[in-house]
Amino acid sequence: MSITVPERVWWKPLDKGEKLWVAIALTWCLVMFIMMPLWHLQGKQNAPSETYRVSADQFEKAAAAFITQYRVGEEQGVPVVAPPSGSDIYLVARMWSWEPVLKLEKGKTYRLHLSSVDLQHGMTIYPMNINFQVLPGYDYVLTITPTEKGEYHLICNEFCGIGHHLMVGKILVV
Ligand SMILES: [Cu+2]
Repeated sequence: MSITVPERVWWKPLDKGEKLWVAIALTWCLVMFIMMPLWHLQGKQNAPSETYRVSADQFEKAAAAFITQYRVGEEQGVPVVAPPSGSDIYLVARMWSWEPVLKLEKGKTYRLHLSSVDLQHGMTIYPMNINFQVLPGYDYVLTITPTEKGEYHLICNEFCGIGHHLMVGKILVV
């Protein structure tokens, strides 16, 4: 068996079926292209635009002050904090824990400051469909309003080392 040389002019005009598929693909590309800016303006699940630069030290200090001020207990060595509604609350991600346990009130709005003090983590609020990247050096301010009572687990979904699977935190909504 030998390799045959391709025809000199190998391209052919598009036939009807091919033209149709190109048209469908192009239309879909344009729809997606338009949806991106549209969703940014209309969508309700956008990442927050309120972000600050912060050092690990600064963030840890602010979180420690917050924890001392509103501490109400402890759960497996992690402080439980019940902040007043409408206040600024802090959540520290580090290898391999979330601190503190936040005790929040249903229907009240909080400004959640989220940052990591070592490397990149990911915050999933289980069983909600929420997933957020947590980066060192940045203070992300998420405006949150819990709508249902219950116990929510925070799970790290960004591989962060040997203890990654143990990185589980908690939010209590009362
Ligand atoms: Cu992690």
